[in-house]
Amino acid sequence: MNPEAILSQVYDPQTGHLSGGMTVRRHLSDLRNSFSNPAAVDEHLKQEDPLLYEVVAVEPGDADGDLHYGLGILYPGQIDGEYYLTKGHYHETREAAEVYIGLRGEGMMLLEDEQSGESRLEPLGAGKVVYVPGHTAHRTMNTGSEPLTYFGIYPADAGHDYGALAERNFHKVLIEENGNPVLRDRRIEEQP
Ligand code: S6P
Ligand code: ZN
Repeated sequence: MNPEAILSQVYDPQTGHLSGGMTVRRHLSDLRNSFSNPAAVDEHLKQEDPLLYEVVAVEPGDADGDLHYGLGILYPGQIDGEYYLTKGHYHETREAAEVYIGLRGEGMMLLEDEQSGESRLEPLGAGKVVYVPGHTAHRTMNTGSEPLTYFGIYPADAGHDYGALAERNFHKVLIEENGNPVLRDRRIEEQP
């Protein structure tokens, strides 16, 4: 544990503001290949490049046994019926698990087991907590009309591996059909 570490922070579940920490912001242009319809993303980008989510990460130490945590704010919206989403990742240390605690809004987590490839959808929002086991890719989607804010708490040595999913993406896609979220198989479009 870093002796300089600030052990107590202030957060606001409504705005997703967290004092201290490092902020990462992802815009639509950063998520182009995360959506199932990149052409629809390109069309949207002609008008604007909205902020999709922000994460403030607090890393008090990097020793064995230390924890890191982050407060995420995922804004509401859709691209061609697909809800705004995070990139999603495995942990570099594959066995590292994570706990997500929903603070505000309505959303879902898509979990994908690395070995079996099986998908699970778990609600995440105010009053919901989701345990993400190790060896599991995880992505968050905002299915509501207000910002989705949540804490993620994970081992300090977890790390983030975006590479595998950047190449093949998740097997499933969460889209809105008749006002409801529906999980569908991803259609692999043939490249011209
Ligand atoms: C970190 C944790 C979250 C995500 C956040 C953004 O282990 O799972 O704080 O970083 O939800 O997602 P992503 O996939 O862009 O890191
Ligand atoms: Zn994670």
